[in-house]
Amino acid sequence: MFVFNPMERNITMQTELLKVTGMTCGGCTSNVTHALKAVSGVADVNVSLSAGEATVQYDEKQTSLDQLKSAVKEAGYGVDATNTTQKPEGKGCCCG
Ligand SMILES: [Cu+2]
Repeated sequence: MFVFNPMERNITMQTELLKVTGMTCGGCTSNVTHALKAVSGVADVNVSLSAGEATVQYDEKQTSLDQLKSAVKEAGYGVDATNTTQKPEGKGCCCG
């Protein structure tokens, strides 16, 4: 018997909320946005300056949370996943 299940697909999109520290202006948010979008497998990025958060939608088959975090760090900002207990660290600003 054939059953069509629309939920059963090869899509493994994850949405992760990252705490980003060190952002102080719109240039910072676009730096972080571009850094995250440059990671292969990232489908969508939404960075909030006021909240200090980045919402990232990504394919967990192509990338990982660690890669997202290192992309933010390479851009010069501190990052922390909201589901870990690590302390956030600020590393300065694009306009410093
Ligand atoms: Cu800035």
